[in-house]
Amino acid sequence: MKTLFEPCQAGDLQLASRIVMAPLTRNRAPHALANALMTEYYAQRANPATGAGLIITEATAISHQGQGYVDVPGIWSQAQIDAWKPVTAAVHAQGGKIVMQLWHVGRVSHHCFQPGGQAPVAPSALIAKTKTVQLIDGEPSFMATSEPRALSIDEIPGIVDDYKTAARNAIAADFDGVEVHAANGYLIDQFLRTGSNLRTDAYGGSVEKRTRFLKEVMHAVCEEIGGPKCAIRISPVTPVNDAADPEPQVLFEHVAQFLGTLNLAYVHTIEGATGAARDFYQGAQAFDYAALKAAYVDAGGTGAWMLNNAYSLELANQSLADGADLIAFGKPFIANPDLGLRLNQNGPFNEPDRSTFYGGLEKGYTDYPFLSAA
Ligand code: 8OZ
Repeated sequence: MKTLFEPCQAGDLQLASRIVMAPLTRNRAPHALANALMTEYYAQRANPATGAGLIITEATAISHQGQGYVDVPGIWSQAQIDAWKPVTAAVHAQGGKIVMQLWHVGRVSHHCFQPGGQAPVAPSALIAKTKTVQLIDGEPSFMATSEPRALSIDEIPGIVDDYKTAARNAIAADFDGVEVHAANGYLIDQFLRTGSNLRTDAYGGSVEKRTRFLKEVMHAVCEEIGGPKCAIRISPVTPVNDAADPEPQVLFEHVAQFLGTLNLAYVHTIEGATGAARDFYQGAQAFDYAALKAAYVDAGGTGAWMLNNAYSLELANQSLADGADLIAFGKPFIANPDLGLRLNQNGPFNEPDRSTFYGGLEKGYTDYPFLSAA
């Protein structure tokens, strides 16, 4: 029987456990640069004996245009590469592994975060009914997104190229790989779903066409750094950030079939509504996650199968028994730097403080107690 506390090979990633720290936006990277406080936070969670077998970074912008929130990090400049190096060095010094999550927010942005204060870009000029985070008088505050402009077809290759450069930069900063963020209603997900993609060109309409952008991005990053160092995160039914599609099963089985051809390290799926109900679904019937995995495996996919959303130890064991390889924990890792140890002995667990999730300094970030000191 599989357990969380045993090694797992995911492409080129040799992981000491099946426990993964999910990507978590924390808004503590002023000027889009990683820093010493972030280094301490990741290092606290990096030892696989007590923390995570794999850390996925907070979502990291591939370009200035890909930014939508205050104080989130980037990976498009040499200064950003250099700023991430102490983070990867600290994680590796603990014997841990870390991949970078590559992010373009698309329409989930405000013009104040965009180059020249311009409109955010999207597949179509449709406002996302969602909020972004800005600092107002130094305090994090939720703010409506701006009306986006539709990307012209000849701008798309440049964005694909930004993903490719970002993947190369992540490897230059000593990351063990990258996870492309195709979930939660951001740019790639906006192309996938009919609720945000009304295009009539090669990037909109049929499932084949709506998945074209995702395919181009994945081909580009795999070509740049090798499939076994690449991964992807998807959220087939999540409604977050106004993501909507009436036929997610057909859409995401097509995506999974494509991913099965890439020789990826892993595929990371958020079940249900991100950060909320696991049994939430869009479309006519409950989403069939087993069919999603079967589509991937039948297409030749051999990468690890990672699942996420509101996992307890019991649920994780159940999913491993049902065929999952890796389980990603989000909020539990915010409050428990030694979550691996705590899972291993079935608690106790610190509770996360929501008021410190987005923005701030040490409080609610690096000051959660370890078990030995609890
Ligand atoms: C919470 C706040 C801001 C961004 C995601 C990157 O949902 C995020 C995010 C989450 O994937």
